[in-house]
Parts: sequence; structure tokens; C-alpha cells
Amino acid sequence: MKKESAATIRAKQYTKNSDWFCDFRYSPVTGLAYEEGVHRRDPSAVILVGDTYYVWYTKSVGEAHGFSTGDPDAKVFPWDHSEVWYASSPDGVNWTEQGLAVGRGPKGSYDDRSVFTPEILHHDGKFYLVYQVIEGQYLLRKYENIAMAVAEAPQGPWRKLDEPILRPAMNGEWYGDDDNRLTVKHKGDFDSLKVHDPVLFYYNNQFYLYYKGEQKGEEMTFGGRTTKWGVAIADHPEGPYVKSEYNPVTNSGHETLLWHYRGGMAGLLSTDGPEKNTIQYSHDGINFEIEAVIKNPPEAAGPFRTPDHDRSPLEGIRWGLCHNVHSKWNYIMKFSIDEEFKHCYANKVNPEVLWLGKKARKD
Ligand code: AAL
Repeated sequence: MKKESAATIRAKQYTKNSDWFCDFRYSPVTGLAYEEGVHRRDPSAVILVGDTYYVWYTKSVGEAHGFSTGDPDAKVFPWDHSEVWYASSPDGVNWTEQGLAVGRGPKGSYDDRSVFTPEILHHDGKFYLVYQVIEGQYLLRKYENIAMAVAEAPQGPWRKLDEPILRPAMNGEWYGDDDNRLTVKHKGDFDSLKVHDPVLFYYNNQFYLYYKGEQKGEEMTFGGRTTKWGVAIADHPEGPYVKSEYNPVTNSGHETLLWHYRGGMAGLLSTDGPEKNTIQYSHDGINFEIEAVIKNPPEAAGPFRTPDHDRSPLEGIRWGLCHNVHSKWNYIMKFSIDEEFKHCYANKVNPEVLWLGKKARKD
């Protein structure tokens, strides 16, 4: 009998087609591009209001110094001492920064240190911004919360809710008093330490707030950091949000990226976990299955929220904005999906022809 390796036996289990598979392309934008001395990052989804595109993002100025300065006010990360700003565009490529959307609160308030990583939901004539907040000194063991502000127009004014809408589980127990988030007696839930990267949807007549959880005593696995996503659900956009009993709903993934597709929710998981670099789909917003394994995914992406999301599995991420954090000053660029190769195979056209054509265009 023909011998089969473990990999060959596994390969036979991978029977899905390429409907959810794609490659990604990146291109510059104007107005939110690299700027010396300024970080712009974590773009929200892009929404179209009238004939103008809008995006919200984390903005901060000045260098980050880490945790070893001894100065409790020193900026530790590029997203520390940040604010949420917004920009508009006629075409999704040429952006004009419009100014501050949501700033930090006065000393002693739940968002007095940093306000960052925004996402937007336009629903029923109102605009809901969800974002991360930090109060007081930024420590590695700091609990981080998610807050909301509401407006009648993309230009604001934004009304902050009185309290954050989501907090970490805050269970688990630290070991020792050093500010070390890896040393614990026990870890607690997947989101015992931080709730990050919120994204809000109107889904099945409720409001689904997906987020990334970080755990006290997080470890490294063979897939990288143990970050996972959860969802909290509310009947009203302003809450109260109740965490799903099924949380975490992913076992991998860093910044959240999700979109509607034919009555279910799709997500792109990147950066961390054994299922990073996969696109997943759930028919109910809770039970996600891997649909495609991808490469080169966008970081912290905010896709254009198209009304045509049911047209094809990837319509909800056809293009959008993402950030580049691999340079001294973080900046925003455009991503788009590329399905050309896939279509070659579907149409039985040698992909080499496409490749040569592209090369010729470039030369
Ligand atoms: C990113 C995101 C969140 C974190 C920080 C800024 O990787 O997960 O946004 O808080 O880093």
C-alpha cells in the first residue's frame, strides 16, 4: 500500500475551496501618511456618509519611552497619551484630517490617560464610537476598559457615556508586587487583564461588541501570544453589554477585524495564536470556523463598511485602511484584497500569464 506521511493525511482534511482566500495589496494615502513626530494608527472602519468617506483613528505626538524612565507621566507606548481624531475623504485615498473627535477626560475620570483604538457604527441615524480608555498611571498590570461616545453627525459633538461599557474580568491573582503582567498565582479568564480593540455591530436585532482579551499571566504558544476575541451583547446600543457565555469566541487573533456576510459574521485573525492568518466565518456570530489561510494580512484594519457585504464572502474587506507600525512614527495606509490569481484558477487561465502581465506593466 502507498505510504502516506502525516502531512498528506492532514491535507486530505482540507477540502474547502478558495471562496474565502485572497491576497492583500497596500498603497499610500495622502493626509494620514508618515509624519515625523506624530503617530496615527488603529484606523476605524471607513464609512460613507452622503458622498464623503470618514475614518477615526488613534493620534498622539512624541516618542514613546517604555516603562523604565521612572516618570509616571512618560509616554510608554505610541498609543499612550493619545486622542481619537477623524478625517474625511472624497475617494478613500486622499484624506483631510478634520481634528479631534474624542479627547481625554479631566484628571480622575475613567479616560484621563489615553483614549485610543476607535471603531465606528452608523446605526439608525446615530454614530457610535467605541474605543479603549486608560485611567491614571499606565502600568503593565493596568486594567484597560472600553468606552463609548455618541453623536448625531460624523463631525460630532460626541457625548461620552458616564462609565466604560466593558471591563476586563479582573479575576485571576498576581504573584508578587512587581509590575509584571506575566507572573501570576492563577490567570483568570481570557480577558482577566485587558479588553482591547472593540468593534460594534448591529446584528440579529442586538448590538454585538467584539473585542480582544488579554489575560493575567499570558504565555507564548506555538502560535505566538495567547490573545483571543470575545463578544459582549446588548439590546440597546449604549448597553448594558453582557459577555457571551461562549467567550472566548476565537482562540487566536490580535486586533479585531469582522464583517457581515449573509446573516453571519466573518473575521480575519492576524498576528497571534495557532489560527492567526486565517479568515473565519460563523453563521451565528459566535461559532467561528476556518475558511481560508491567508498571508500578508493588514494590521489593525478598518474595512469600508459596504452595503453590498452579501455579494461575496470577501466583499466586506474589499478595501479599507490599516496601519504601519514598523517605522519610528506609525502611519495609516490603504489595503485592498487581490483575488486575481484565484480567478485565474477558476477560469483555467495559467496564472503565469497574469504574473508576466503584471511584471510588464510594472517595468
Ligand atoms: C495593539 C492593539 C491595541 C492595544 C495596543 C493598541 O496591538 O491590540 O491597540 O491596546 O496594541
